[in-house]
Amino acid sequence: MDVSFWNREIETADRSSLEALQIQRLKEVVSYALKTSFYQKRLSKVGIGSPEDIKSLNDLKKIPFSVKDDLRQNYPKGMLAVDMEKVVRVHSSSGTTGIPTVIYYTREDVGRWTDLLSRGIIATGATAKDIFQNMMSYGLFTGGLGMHYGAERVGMTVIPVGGGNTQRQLQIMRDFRTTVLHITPSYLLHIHQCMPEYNIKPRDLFLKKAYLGAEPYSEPTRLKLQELYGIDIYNSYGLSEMNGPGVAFECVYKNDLHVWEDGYIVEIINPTTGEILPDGEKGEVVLTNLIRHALPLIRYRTRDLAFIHTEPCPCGRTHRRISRILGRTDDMLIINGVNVFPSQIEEVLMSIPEVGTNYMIHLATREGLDRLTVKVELYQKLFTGDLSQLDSLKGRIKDKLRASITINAHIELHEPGFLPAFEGKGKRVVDERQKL
Ligand code: DLL
Repeated sequence: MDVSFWNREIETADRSSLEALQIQRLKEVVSYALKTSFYQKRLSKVGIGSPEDIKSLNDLKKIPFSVKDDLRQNYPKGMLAVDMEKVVRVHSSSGTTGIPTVIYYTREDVGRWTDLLSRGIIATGATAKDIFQNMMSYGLFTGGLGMHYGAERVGMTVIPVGGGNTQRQLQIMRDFRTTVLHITPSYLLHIHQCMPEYNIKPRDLFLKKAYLGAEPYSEPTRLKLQELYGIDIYNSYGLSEMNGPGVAFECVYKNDLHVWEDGYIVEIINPTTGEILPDGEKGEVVLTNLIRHALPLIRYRTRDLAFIHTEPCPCGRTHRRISRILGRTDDMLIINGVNVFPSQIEEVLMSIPEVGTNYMIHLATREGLDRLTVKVELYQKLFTGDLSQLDSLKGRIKDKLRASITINAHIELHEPGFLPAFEGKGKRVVDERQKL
């Protein structure tokens, strides 16, 4: 396998050099954090009044976790650590509470972030010769602009089309001979379904790779998309609080994601007790941003669930890998007392060949009990009028789901195009249960 590096020295650095760099950068971040009253209070409580109080990485463990609510409560500028004059970029994400979280970047912050994105791109084997179609939305969302800068720095030809308008997307892919896509899994699934309408087939295109992220997806979804399009798909993870995409990226081996550890310190904790878990154990991902000074964020609880791999990667990078995101602490559904992650349902569905590219999970209350309905679109060719075939497929989906989540789901089979389509992050769970 051909392995290329953006910055070989850092990407293959031994643990002690990597940790030395982490400590140096952590001190820098702490010096900026201490400029905010939020962190002054928080750090002084644990005896950190100056960056020199950080002697080793163990000192990080003294610092309490931060959460999304800290950002909201300090909206809009309470956690800003530099003069507004120094800020060159603002991103923001809206949440269910209505108060957005705002992230600020200095010019140097954007530069360091961009570098990690370029690193991820090169790790997948892409080069300056590639034509990069950026189908993540531009604007306050970090997916568009963030990756745009990384791809430009690599020297790729960047087409900044953003999300939506499938016909135009396909036309651009064909006419500009796009080779690399940046897109959400939901949108890539949807586009395949639209191709017959525009009379375009994957083999009419020149695609080689796609970077998929911004929402969870399972390995069967990756395999399905790789087969449908005949391309290699790489997982890309990030969140706006940690700059955006570029926290972790898959390399050519596609065996989970290298966290760029000179940019982020990763810990996995038990989400209930806060205890730090050893490598290999699944828990909540906690990240410390080592490269952003405008808005320092130390030990941020992401709510994403994953584990750290213990085996080194054959690519030679020393930066540890995390598993794909296995769920979120806040997306777990409790269905008649059983804990279910939407990702478990997705994994089952996408491993059944007849299941098409779209599905929805619906919850309702019936006679005091939770009722789970899984709505699934099939490929058009299956609607040939043979009802017994559809009935047996329904039974097979039901059985496989029961084996995985121990719940009897109602299965609805639909023709392609019946369910809502997603051009960005998908919203596949509709919970209409009566609250007690
Ligand atoms: O989604 C940043 C991003 C853009 C990442 C483009 C990758 C590609 P937010 O809108 O703040 O930022 O959402 C962050 O999305 O905490 C995860 O729950 C989820 N997420 C992001 N990437 C992945 C992934 C961007 N590869 C939240 N797999 C995160 C699973 C992901 N979930």
